[in-house]
Amino acid sequence: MKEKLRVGVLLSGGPAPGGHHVIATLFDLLDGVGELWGIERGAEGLIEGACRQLKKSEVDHYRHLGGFDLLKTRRKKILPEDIPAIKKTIEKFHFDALVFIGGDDTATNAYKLSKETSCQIIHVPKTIDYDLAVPSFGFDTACSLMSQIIKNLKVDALSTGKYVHVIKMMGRDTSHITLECALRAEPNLALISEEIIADRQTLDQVVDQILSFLKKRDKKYGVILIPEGISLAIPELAEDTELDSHGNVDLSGMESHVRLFQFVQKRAQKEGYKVPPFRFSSLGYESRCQDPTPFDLAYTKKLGIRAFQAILTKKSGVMVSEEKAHSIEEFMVQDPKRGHVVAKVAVDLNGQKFLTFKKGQTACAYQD
Ligand code: FBP
Repeated sequence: MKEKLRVGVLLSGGPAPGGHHVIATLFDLLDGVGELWGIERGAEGLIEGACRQLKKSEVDHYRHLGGFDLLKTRRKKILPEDIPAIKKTIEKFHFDALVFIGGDDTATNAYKLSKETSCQIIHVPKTIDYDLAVPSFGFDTACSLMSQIIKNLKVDALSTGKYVHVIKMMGRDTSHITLECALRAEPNLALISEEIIADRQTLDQVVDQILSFLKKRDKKYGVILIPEGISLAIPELAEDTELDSHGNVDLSGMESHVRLFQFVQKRAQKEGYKVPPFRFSSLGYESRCQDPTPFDLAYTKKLGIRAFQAILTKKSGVMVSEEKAHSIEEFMVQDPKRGHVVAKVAVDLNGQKFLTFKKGQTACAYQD
């Protein structure tokens, strides 16, 4: 082994609270035994060789802050033609290990690169979506802020008595965020895309469900959560958007919640029922850059320590959890559209969380 380790770190995908704290933890642990280099703009910087040795002053400034602005982040799939440039960067900067902080697409990048280089490739699970097999950091903070905003909107609705707030919730294909916020903030209604898919519900059936809820609730105000993944469950709600380099649909750019309620309104009109005025909003971007909660600070410290241990024990192609380093190989699946990728984990409809949510649903729907 060289006298001093040289580790590169990058942030990738959407920001998640605690990313800076993973970097600060690695920086602290490497003090005296190595150097930490920041790679700018995720895989883009790795390809371009945009790397700088991190200074204590900047790390200290950012360590407890949300956002990914210390290094910036991008969504970039590593293609076979990018490998020579990445190898050049690894050689030029003499990296012994690279730490990829990101979600499922970043883990796929990390896995593929680990097959091409002897430089150790370690992945730290990040995403507010919470859709990895290993718990990701950032979810707790994002859900705390979103739940607070939902609670505020409930109070707004109750105070003024004139709007039903319809909120589209981030989370991509999965509804973990919607479910968690439904448990924490108790909106009057929350849809879960996984349930819609499992029950093979059609647009008409979902419209029926919402309309019956509004009629039975019989109030001009309330709060409803719609997961952004609903447009994957109900194709009529989707819009044509560009795919990102990993093949992801731009669910956050779609007004699926607005479209859904246009259908509700139309049906109500046909039935001669007057729906309450709706107010539409979305939650996600503001929450994924919130300063981390104590939970996420503690968790990112543990993940940083695990990443450091993985480097010392010469692991590569691994995703760290609180307990250990897992081979990314065990999470790889063949996706019909996106190829050989790290699997996304959906809400478990037989799990305790979902069952608790279902039990409490009626009480939340009709009481304030
Ligand atoms: P990651 O999977 O990269 O963590 O992204 C999370 C997320 O916030 C999703 O919930 C959302 O659909 C997406 O990013 C929006 O990303 P963009 O920044 O490309 O609009």
